[in-house]
Amino acid sequence: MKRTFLGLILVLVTCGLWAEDGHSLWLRKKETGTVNVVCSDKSPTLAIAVQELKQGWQGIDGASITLKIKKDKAIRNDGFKLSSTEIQANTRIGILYGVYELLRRQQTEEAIEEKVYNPSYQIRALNHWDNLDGTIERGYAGYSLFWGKDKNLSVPTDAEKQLWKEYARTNASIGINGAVLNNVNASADMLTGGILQRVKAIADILRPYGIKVYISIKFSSPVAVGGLKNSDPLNPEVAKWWKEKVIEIYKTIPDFGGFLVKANSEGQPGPQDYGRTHVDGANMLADVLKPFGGIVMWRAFVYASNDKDRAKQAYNEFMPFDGKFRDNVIIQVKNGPIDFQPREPFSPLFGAMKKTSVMPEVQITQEYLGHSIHLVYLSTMWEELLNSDTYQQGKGSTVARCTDGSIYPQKYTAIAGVSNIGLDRNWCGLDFAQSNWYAFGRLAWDNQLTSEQIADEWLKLTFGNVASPQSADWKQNFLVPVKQLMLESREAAVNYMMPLGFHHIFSADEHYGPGPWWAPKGIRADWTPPYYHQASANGVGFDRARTGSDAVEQYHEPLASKFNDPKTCPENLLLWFHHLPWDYQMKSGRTLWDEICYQYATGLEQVGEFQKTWDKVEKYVDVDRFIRVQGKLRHQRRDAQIWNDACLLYFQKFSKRPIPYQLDRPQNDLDQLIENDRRRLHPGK
Ligand code: GCW
Repeated sequence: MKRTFLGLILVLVTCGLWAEDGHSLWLRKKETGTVNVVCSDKSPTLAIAVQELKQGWQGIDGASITLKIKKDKAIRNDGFKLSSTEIQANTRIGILYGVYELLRRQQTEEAIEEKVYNPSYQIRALNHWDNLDGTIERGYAGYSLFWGKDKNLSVPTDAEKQLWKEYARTNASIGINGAVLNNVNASADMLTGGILQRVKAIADILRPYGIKVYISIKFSSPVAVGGLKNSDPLNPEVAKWWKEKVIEIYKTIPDFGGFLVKANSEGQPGPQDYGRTHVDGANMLADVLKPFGGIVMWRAFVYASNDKDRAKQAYNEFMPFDGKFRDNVIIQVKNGPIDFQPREPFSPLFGAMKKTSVMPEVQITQEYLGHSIHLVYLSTMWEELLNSDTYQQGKGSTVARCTDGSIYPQKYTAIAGVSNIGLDRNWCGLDFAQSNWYAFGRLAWDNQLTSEQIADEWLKLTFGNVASPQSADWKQNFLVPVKQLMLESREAAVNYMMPLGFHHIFSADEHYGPGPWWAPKGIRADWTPPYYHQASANGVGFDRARTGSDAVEQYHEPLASKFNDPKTCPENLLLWFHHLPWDYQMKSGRTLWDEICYQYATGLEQVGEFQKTWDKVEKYVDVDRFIRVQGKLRHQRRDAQIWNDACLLYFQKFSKRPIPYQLDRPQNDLDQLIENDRRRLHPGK
């Protein structure tokens, strides 16, 4: 029976008729053999482990495998020891992770040698920017999995529960063990009865998969939903209110993870509203969570309107507090000093805060990288971050080592990724965006994995032939070129959007297309692109050198001096740190202006090549996914053209130089692009 059915699948696959809607992600159904699982533990987590083995087994037919919970000093936290006949772990969830690792190795045909696998970070969390009305801030894949305005929130439907289970399983398969269920721009209603009931319902489903739930809280909740006069963290009434709230939460959800807090940032309330500090706010919450083992993830994403250089602010505001936070507070720091731009240097807070737990926050959702339209594999960007050397404790003090406990003895280590998933059938809007969810989990588990390896795994699992092992033909003609495409894709996006250290020259609000011109009167300067590019007849770029804002000083030597000198500053960050004349000589021998033009042209050309690569692999991909990706690439190519034309024609007004004659001429008219953008921002006017 099974064979006949598989035969049919084979025919469909070969004819390209087999439709894949992307819902199964990297956990697609496969042909399996039988396996005998020896396991004495009857917990829900181990029941899942056994079931996963039985439904995903690709090893020797009829083989036997033992699942063993037994302490071993070499195994840390939820790590595990794997061999082809046994999985051993300290914890139940460790066993489940071992099962997923084994199945992945079987499917990707990687060796299974006896080896211990330990996670790099204890907490590996998704941050959902989901609002209670079901919308998602910076979400490009439909509405929220968790919330919605027309739902009876306290009584989830079976369909919702089923989806949460799939969500939990998917996350567990890549080691994610935390979910912050709502937007950091939080609603105070999160802490009210009906909503907490739903948090409980979600937690109950996520629990067997080893995932803890956390919530984002609004700092002014004591006033907003508690009826208190203020939310001053040093007011005993306020602390008491939080204490009672926390007791109520833990009665409902005994393994609740803790709070994520965005305070005094972009208009959110916080301790500074009462003349208090981040320490006062974070420690008050930490104290009430402490007896239950809960933590506070306190974000360092802060910037006031009055500073000369936004890039310096988080560091200036947080460094004086190093060593003052409780040990269950973790400062959550975005990868770069500004805001998830296509390329930023790492945030100088990494490694600099030596007596405080610090965790990186990366953005999986592509707010600044083409939403769910552009194919951009973000693993290379995160790898760049994790491997950046801070030099804080000598050479080799990478961001990874400064945050994962290798260098500083943090009580908790963690990493967060702003989720890119929603109710779209394929979860992420764009099929390739699934690779970013996957990559985040894999890097959170092992921050030394390479993007190449992760792409390799993901492609095999997601696009590999379900009915037969990966053939040599498939590897050579699908895997190799598509992997190459993925590995280049982030650099391509940097090239056609913001090469050479340009940043934040997006059109307002949506952060999708170009808008280097956008600067209406009366708006705060650091919300407008000209603040960041500083283009004038004299040159372009933000002067953060010692003669400028001196942001370079926030980096440890030798970086401070390296960034300070345009000759030693990496060219891909040149305009981040320097304001330079248009005729500045680049390493290529070109002038800065010509180099800018060439970089945009390169980006454009790369996307053109991606289209060709994709068309060439048509016969290896099911029709549905092939067409979807093809359509998105077409869109991306048009967008890259717009970026190229808008930026070159706009900056040309300052540089007053020709676009090098070897390059293709722009196809769009600048005035028209500006007008289109104006209409988008002010529809009907
Ligand atoms: O990147 C910016 C986004 C905001 C977001 C903010 C943050 C949740 O544009 O939408 O708000 O960062 O990280 O808090």
